[in-house]
Amino acid sequence: MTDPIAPLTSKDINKDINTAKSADNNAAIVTQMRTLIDTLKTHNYAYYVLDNPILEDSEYDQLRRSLLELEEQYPELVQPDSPINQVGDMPLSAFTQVTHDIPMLSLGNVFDYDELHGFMRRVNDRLNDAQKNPEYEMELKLDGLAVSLKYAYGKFTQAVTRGDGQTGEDITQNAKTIRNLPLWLTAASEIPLLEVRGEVLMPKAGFERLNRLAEEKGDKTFANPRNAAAGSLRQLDPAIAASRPLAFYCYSVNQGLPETIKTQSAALAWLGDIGFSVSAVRVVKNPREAQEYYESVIEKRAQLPFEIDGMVIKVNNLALQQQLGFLSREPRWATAYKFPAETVMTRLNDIEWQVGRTGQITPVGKLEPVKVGGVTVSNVTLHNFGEIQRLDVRAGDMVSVHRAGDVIPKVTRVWHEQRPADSEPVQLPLNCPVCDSPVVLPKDEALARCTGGLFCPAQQQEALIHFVSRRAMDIDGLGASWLISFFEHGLVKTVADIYHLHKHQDELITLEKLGEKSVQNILSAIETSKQTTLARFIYALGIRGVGETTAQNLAQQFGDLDSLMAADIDKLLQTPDVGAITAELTYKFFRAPHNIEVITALREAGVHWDKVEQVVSEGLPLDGQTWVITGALDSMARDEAKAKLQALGAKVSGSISAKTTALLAGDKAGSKMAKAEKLGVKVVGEEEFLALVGRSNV
Ligand code: 9MJ
Repeated sequence: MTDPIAPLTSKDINKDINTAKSADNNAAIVTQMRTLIDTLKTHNYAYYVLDNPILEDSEYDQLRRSLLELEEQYPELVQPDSPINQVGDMPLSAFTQVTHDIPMLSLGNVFDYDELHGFMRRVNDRLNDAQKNPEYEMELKLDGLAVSLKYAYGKFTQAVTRGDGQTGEDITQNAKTIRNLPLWLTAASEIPLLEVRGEVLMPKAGFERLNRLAEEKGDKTFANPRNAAAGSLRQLDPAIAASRPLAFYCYSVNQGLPETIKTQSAALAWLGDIGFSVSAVRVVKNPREAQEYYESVIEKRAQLPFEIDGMVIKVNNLALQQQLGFLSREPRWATAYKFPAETVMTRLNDIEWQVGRTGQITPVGKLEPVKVGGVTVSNVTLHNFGEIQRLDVRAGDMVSVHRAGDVIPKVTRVWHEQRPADSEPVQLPLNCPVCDSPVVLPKDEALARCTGGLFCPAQQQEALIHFVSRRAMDIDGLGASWLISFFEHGLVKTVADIYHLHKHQDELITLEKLGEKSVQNILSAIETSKQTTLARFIYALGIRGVGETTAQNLAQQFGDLDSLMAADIDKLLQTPDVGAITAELTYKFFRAPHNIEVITALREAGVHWDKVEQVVSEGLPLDGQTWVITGALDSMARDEAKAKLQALGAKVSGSISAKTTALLAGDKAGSKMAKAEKLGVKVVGEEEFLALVGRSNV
């Protein structure tokens, strides 16, 4: 398709239609019809021939309905090439074309209970009194490709796609590779010609696997299972089709049905008996029962192994089907009861940045509110800056939004062809939208972060809980729930405020019905915590990437806080365990003015530590070695083992790399053991370790 598609939505068109109607101007109506027809045709070609839809299904349905409404109102203006009476567009010419014995028709649609009722009323209107209120049979509406299969005396002979309904493509070779498609039907060996129809689809699990493989190989992925199934069937090389996880589900017998079978439900039961896969079937007596079943299937939809986009409801009695016949190529005896659209198009009005509890800066898409899967959606997560770049999305773009079950809605496609001319690429904010501290996006990282960890209101609760934790400042008795309550009552904001809580003793006692004794315990624990170690203090600051081991290494490397705070990235990188990302995050943390303010306040409140005994490792037995500890040791805690190794001059790191000298492995050593073996790092058991530290008399 070379013609660019006009940036047109159903809303735009409906607005124009209303204007045109009121003017009752035939020329304007014809123009509207032509615009709709051209858009629908372009879409049909892209969808049926190129497998590359240019509109969401829901958008397509709406445009089609708009045209149908116009045609109903102005039958004299119906255009001769209106796609309302046409199923699809011409098939590709590479396969042999086959004319169907009986045309393959499409189904009309209903979208809610009233419309379902309307469908049943129209059926009743054409039946005599004795026939009125017939039984209906309901099936899942499988979202695949309709195909017709022929069997001669039980032997599979031909598979043809629907194509334009009259003529399809011969895909026999590819169909033969579909695992659950029977190539021989013993029970039909007496039937000269059996024609069945159904849907070829790709189950969700197979689709995900196929896309994963394509991604690994750097190939193009498929947008959805339907496209994947279509693309697979249209392979000229059957070996490729054979490698695709396709399935066939049968839903009708069009020639050769045994005469004893009188209903659609019995026909499907027979198809199941002779070897076809058929999907769930339910017979209902009235619209209420139909609605109940429809709703129960919506509930279970997410658990189904394949995608469905609605239910099909059919008059169960086959003789009545025959009697009712067709209207403009749609059966009068069946209709599709569509599910609320799970993917719809809308405009992305804006992109806002939010700050998470650990400082991650995430973009949130602000949508023109739209109903998806029955719920109005106005926000979508865009995950991270990398995702924005991958999608190439901008404020003002038309986007497809997908929401299935309880899943958070997400943008699945950006309609670049409809991008406004004046749109601008999205920029990562330089400063945190909450606290204005600088934002960093470390190289090779997906998530940008706010550097104001100690100060940023979005991160303060996390920072407080981490600060008091046992391995950080170890403020025994000040549990997370009290701390959050103090925070919510405005008694603490930053971690430095913890050391001023004693000024609010009376409030503390009344606040959470804490007894005087408990308050005293908390305050004395706070007082005790002031005497700490530099390593604990660094760890307590909650710098991203700085865990306990790294904090200890930083304390060892720099010896005092001021040197650490002044260190540039190169200096930081000389610390064991500190890689490029941690170095950058640490450097930026100590450059955020608000963090410095909090650190100064902590020191002024009396937080202090003994001078760090910097281990002079020169001449010690393990000088120049880097050890990693994993698993549980019998004879001592890991901290103790670590201290012993450090006393012997070794550096102790938290992760294994090619530079690691040895892995001290206790009980239940996990992934580190595997990694050590892979990298050829020596593994030392507890006995050997004890012999080593024993020999050195530590
Ligand atoms: C789908 N797509 O699952 C029909 N269909 O019947 C079912 N389609 C159909 N039936 C007559 N289950 C025309 C189309």
